[in-house]
Amino acid sequence: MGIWDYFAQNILTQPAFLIGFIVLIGYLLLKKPLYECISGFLKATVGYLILNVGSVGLVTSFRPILVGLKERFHLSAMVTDPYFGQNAVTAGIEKTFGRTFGDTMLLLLIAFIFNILLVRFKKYTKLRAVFTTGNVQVQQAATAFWLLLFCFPDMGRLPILFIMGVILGLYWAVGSNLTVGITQDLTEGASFAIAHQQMFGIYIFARLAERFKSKKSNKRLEDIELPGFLSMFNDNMVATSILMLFFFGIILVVLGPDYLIQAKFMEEGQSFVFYILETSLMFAVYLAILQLGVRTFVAELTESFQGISNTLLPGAVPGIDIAATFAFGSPNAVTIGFLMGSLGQFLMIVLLIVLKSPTIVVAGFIPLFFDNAAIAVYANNRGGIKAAVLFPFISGIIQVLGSALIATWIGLAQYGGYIGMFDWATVWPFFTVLMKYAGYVGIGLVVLILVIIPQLQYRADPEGYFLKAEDYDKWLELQEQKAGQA
Ligand code: ASC
Repeated sequence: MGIWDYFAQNILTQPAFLIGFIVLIGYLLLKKPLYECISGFLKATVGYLILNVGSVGLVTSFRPILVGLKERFHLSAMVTDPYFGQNAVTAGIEKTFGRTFGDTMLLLLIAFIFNILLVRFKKYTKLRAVFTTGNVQVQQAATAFWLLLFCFPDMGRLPILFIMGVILGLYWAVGSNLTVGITQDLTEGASFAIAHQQMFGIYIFARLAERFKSKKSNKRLEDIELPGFLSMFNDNMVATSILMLFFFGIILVVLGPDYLIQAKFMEEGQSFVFYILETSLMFAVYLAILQLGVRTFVAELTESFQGISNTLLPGAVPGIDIAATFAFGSPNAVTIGFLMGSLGQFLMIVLLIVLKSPTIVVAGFIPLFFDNAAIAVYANNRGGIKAAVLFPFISGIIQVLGSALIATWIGLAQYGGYIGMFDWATVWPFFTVLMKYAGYVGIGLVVLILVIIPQLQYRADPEGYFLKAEDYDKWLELQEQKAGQA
């Protein structure tokens, strides 16, 4: 257990090092010279750490601004944010269920090994992806623990651990596997999948987006060239800066300089105009850093993982952070997804207030940005602009409505936070209903649903299913052959 704890704390829950070691092992298995293995390890780890700088920078700069709305207007509201959600679980679990959750690392061990086994036996399970994003696994484990206790308050420690290990391990493997095909298309064969909190969401919206594809008028974002002064929006950095200046400009003006000084965002005597300008432009800065990080590690990961997928885990791909997709497709999709998601969320929040909902939501930055930007990236890639505009907006509405409903029902709202990410506002509430009302049969149903999903995916395309993950170029050839025959 000591060795495991050390591994879990320093590597498994630290994706930068986990990805680094995966690259190292991959290159060793490919029998590369040692110096190349070490270079690969360093580049992958540094790349991932750069991505972290971008992603943490975005979160720490913009989360307080949104949460500020709650303080400024003295709202008693729940913040939808994975870290707030985790804190709420910690704060409430003892009072609500008389338990504490010290088994997180053990749970991660069970679920991680289970995920690997599911992929090792892919011949039967049809699962192709291993979840490597440990930081979000911890948040999900905490939320799932609450959900399970809510359905089975008397369940003992070991059964809970076992059932969560199975359900979470399956959710990670099945969700990540869902994203393999659409991510291969997006990245043109970079051979990774998504391991995050909206895997079902991006899959569903990506598939829905395909319905927009045939329309000629509906180009992808990267295909339009705006004329005249609008051409400044063709440059992603300029477009992001201008749009964020409007978005955060409005929020900062609403918060007002007095509040910003009192809450220590701004210094006494600082120019409000330049404060707004700098804050908003930092969005473009962190986005650029994030994309640099992705570009630094993805090539290493793609090449080295062949070592693992040729030997230890045949045909597998690694599931990685959703932010990795922001360096692919159209960069403007990221910005549009964020803005349209915000519009949907704010609209739904106003509705909650008007309808006197017992739970009012304050939009957290992480679900707002990472979920909806990704949904737009995939929707744009598969369906073009209209899909990229519409789906994040719908997602924003669903995120707030689903989170408010589930967090009120299970009693987590009163502790101030809920994870709020797309799958946790949709798929998990559905699982919770099944387990609450059907008891152990419900657990069986959840497992059954998860097990069947990859089988259906496989059935839809038995020839191309594994090939698409293993060799994207060959898969493309196969598609061309098929099209030729047709
Ligand atoms: C999350 C979470 C984060 C971010 C990060 C995005 O859900 O907990 O820290 O998204 O993984 O890059």
